[in-house]
Amino acid sequence: MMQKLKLSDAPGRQKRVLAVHDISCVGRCSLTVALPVLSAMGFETSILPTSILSTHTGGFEGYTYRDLAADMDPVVDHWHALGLKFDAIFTGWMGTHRHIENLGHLLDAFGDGAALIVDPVMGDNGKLYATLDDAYVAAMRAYCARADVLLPNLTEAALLTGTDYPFPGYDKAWVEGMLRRLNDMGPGIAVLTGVTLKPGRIGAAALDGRRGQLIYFDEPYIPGMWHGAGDVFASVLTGAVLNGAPMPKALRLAVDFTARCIRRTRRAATDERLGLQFEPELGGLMNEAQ
Ligand code: PXL
Repeated sequence: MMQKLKLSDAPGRQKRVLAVHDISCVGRCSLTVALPVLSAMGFETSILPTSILSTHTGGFEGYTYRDLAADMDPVVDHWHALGLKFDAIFTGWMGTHRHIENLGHLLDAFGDGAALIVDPVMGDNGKLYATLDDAYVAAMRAYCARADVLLPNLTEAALLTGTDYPFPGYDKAWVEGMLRRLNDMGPGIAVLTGVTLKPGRIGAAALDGRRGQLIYFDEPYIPGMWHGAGDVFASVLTGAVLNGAPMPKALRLAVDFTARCIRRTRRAATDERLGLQFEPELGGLMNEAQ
């Protein structure tokens, strides 16, 4: 007989979050971002790796890929038998539609009482990532209906809603309309990342479907390919939501932190494929997140 975990329900207990992403061993994205960021923000952070790659797929050639989809259900079953519970589940890049389908089993076991934060990682600059296909988009669309907070960039929002990518431009009304369509898919809160409403600025817009109020924060735009920036943003936002921060505060924290990391990375002029230099900024985040 397996001994169940003793879980505290004391007020002020440490919250537990599950991060479900790939492990890209080099390149600071997905789990190598989510785990340190959420730990720094004070949460007990468990991980469910969906695959292991030598690097992420953005700009690297010849990367290795080990699919862990077949391990996902048995891992979930073991945790379920232990009586584990999560306060939040944060999911990101998945290798194939099979991984997304496995998330259904995870939610059946742990979805009750857990806030589901979904970054529907699928593409950028109007294009689906090269390794993904239509079955992936369809599975992601169905899965996103279960999210409490959905965090697409403009490309992912267009793919999810079957809308054209807004090239060359869009305005506030388009952003608001898109956020409403995302809310209508199911998530209470939709957040659109990489939004420019004024020349030379970039940020994120959010709509809480229950309050109907558009929130927008931006920072000066810094040109470049900022690999992993979406994961940094989504991880901080997940932490802020777990801390019970109201959406304006959560969004401002995530936009500010991501911008700070991008500025630091630009100053350091490292190979952009290595991702953002977020580590030296974690101390500040620890203080701000409380
Ligand atoms: O940062 C998103 C991401 C995560 N994991 C892998 C990726 C990407 C983006 O390209 O390739 C493997």
